Amino acid sequence: MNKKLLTIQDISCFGQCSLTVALPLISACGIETVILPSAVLSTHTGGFTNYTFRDLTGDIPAIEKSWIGNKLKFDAFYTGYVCENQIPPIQSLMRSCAADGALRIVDPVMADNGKLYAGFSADFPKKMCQLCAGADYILPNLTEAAFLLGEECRLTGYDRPYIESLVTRLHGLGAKNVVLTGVSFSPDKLGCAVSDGTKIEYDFNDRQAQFAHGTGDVFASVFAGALMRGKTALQAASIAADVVCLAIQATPKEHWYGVCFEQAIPALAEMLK
Ligand code: PXL
Repeated sequence: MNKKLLTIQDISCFGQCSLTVALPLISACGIETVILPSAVLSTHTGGFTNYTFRDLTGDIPAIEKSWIGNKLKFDAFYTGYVCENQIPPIQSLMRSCAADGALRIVDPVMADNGKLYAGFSADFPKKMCQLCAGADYILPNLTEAAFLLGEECRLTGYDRPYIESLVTRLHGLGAKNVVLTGVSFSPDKLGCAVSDGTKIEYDFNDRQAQFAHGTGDVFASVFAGALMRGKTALQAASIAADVVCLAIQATPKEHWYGVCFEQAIPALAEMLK
């Protein structure tokens, strides 16, 4: 039977992030992708004004009931941007709709560049810790890692022991594997630390000159898809980072709100052959 992955994150109608990125990319990995929108926004919250926001928390229990009634089970769960009160209903879904050995991949989407995204309360990171506690994989960036651990965020001037201490303490939340993104030990390289709790490995690419929105969602989506295709965590992270770099390179300056990930889909398919 085809493997099915359920991804839970918002639909930002315009903006190239979350579900509008995850669905095409995970599908391009050859994995059947089931979606549960956590919210519907007119645009994402990173740089647009006057966006609409419909929180769909209230719909989750009925969706869960429908899926249980139809005996639907998923081989993997991948969560991204979720709303303040969605952790308990998502945990319930992850229990009631899990196939045997189902993987739980949690991207604790809530912050970047030292700041929580607009709309999240200061309590949200604590709630997100509960989702991370039951995860097989968590994929925080450096800012999210600091928020999860309740400490000051360090984005520059750190060393390997700092990164390795973050990773160890992230495992302490209960996550089996940690993929920490946005790691850099030299100005021209950017990458991630991948840890299974016994060893930490790194993957680095040349740093791209342009800052780009939505790259975390591209990374996590490809990581999830590649993992489902049987890649190791380090291979999946490396493929995901390569796709992010290609997508940034394909993005013109005026396209500031997201990356042109579509251009990287043929290369992604090739990498997974
Ligand atoms: O890409 C992360 C993300 C997802 N969803 C929404 C966002 C953001 C980042 O700003 O606003 C709604």
